[in-house]
Amino acid sequence: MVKIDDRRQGSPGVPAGSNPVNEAGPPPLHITSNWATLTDHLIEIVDAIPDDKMNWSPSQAQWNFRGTFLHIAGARHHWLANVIHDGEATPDLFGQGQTKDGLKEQLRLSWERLERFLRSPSRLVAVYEPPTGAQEPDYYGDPLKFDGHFIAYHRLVHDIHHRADLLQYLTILRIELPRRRRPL
Ligand code: NI
Repeated sequence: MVKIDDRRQGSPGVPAGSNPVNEAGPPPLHITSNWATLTDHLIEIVDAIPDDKMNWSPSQAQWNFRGTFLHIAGARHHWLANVIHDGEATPDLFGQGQTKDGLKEQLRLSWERLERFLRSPSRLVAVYEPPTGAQEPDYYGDPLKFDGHFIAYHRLVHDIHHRADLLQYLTILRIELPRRRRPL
């Protein structure tokens, strides 16, 4: 269940619990618009992969292109549904992500759901229970501070980590993207 740390609810000079934050205002996590470009980049990567390579991976021990994209979208939904408890429905990723167009749509939808969280000041300062089985010492840092900003950091690292896998796969296949993005 979500636990709200009441000490962190108010802005300076505004009593806690008085809903001082305009949820429709600019994103409190100022990198949200930068982070959005990561999903644009993932979609460019989908477009660059030949249809007959979507199930390719460098070895049997590694996920293929399609599986990696589904994992990126699925991990976003997992944290939003099971840790943040945002109350939104998780789509049928594996059913919808079997075509390149469907996969691109799922990447977009998972980002838009994550973005709604990133643009919610109250949810970013809330404190959450770590996912089941993830309480090992040092896994998420010690002392554990499991608030929305930490989860945002954790999700960003995950997106970047798996994008790096995909870019490495493209390099192995000598597939070039139409343009180089800076900074990666
Ligand atoms: Ni992962």
